[in-house]
Amino acid sequence: MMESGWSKHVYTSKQNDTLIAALNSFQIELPSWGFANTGTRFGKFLQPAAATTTEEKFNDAGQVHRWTGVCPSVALHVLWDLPHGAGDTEEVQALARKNGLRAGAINPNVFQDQVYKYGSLGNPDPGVRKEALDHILSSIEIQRRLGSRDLSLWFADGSNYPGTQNIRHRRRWFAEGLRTAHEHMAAGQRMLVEYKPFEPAFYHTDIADWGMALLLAQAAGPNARVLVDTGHHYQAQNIEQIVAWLLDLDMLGGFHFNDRRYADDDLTMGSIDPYQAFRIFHEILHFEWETGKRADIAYMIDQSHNLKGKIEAMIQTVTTAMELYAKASLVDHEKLADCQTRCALVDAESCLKDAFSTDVRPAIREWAESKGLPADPMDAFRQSGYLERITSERGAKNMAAISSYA
Ligand code: RM4
Ligand code: MN
Ligand code: MN
Repeated sequence: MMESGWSKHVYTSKQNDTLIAALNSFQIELPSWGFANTGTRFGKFLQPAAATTTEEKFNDAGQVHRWTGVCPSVALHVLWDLPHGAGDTEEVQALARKNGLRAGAINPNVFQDQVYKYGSLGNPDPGVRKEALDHILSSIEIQRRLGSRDLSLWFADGSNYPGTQNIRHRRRWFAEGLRTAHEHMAAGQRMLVEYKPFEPAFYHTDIADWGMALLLAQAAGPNARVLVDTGHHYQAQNIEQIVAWLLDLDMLGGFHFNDRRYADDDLTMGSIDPYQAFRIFHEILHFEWETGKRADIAYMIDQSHNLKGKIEAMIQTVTTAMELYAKASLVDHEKLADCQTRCALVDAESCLKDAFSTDVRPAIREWAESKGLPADPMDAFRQSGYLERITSERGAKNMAAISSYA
């Protein structure tokens, strides 16, 4: 038998305050597409409870927010969630409100239509470049009507074989297109430029890394920032160094969190390498401690739950994100700064390791209860009967329908 109290975690009062402050300040945005049936290029396994309409996506996101309390906004993909463009904004606004949510980042889609076979803003055909720009401009109008702050731009543009495209011209077309889009943005709106090294293009991608995204964001205008999708790096890349540089340059706009084992796998955040996400949060929180100001960053999830139940996968992700953020908040910054200055390597590294090893789950449970939230969001969701209800309501329709990307 264990001694009673053996498993009880005891925090110092400073740790307690730090954890509460961190949890009070943490929010993470849900992607509408994370509730839909998605798959790989080899096919999709359909789930009876998946969301196929914008309304269902909002209802499901509302569940995640209801039980976790930290996900008040939903990122939207224009073609998938607002098929009639700006004409859908009133309905979207109402769906968000009904679920206690708001519209988050607006994601234009200039990669899916046939016309984009050879690219969008980087297409050698000026007519296609204009079509892509027009879609982005109408997305900016959607963003304005929904009162959403961020326009989140990811481009599939690139080429598959050496010599087949003029890389320099495409770079210039991108700079021009983004600058024009930026001119149309209202005050207070931001443009986030996402990068990705490969896929779907397998020879060159026009915005392949953070340096390219940074230069294009700087060329676009003062309200453009870089978006870091954690899955969009080569295997050995030091992501937290990129984060630190972008913070120092005031050019870090947001994250798409997910985890990966091989490439852009879109696995659950923290499922493969939780220390990676911890190190990212640590760089941010250390920056905030040092500068005394809050980093203005949008934390978003960008995952594809091909096999896991979608709402459960999302609750699991949010719980993991909170844990890793809370752990990172426990780093003793004064001590770390001193160790860094003295080059006390072992002690400096231990500042991170000690924080990472701390079990913050009891503190999170207590925090949740103090907010009137369930101590165990997954259990609360399972007890609610919501999943059984949507499974029977949506089942038949869903097994016949396919939505979103492959
Ligand atoms: C891309 C990228 C974008 C996301 C699409 C669906 O790989 O991560 O952010 O919108 O996938
Ligand atoms: Mn992404
Ligand atoms: Mn991706």
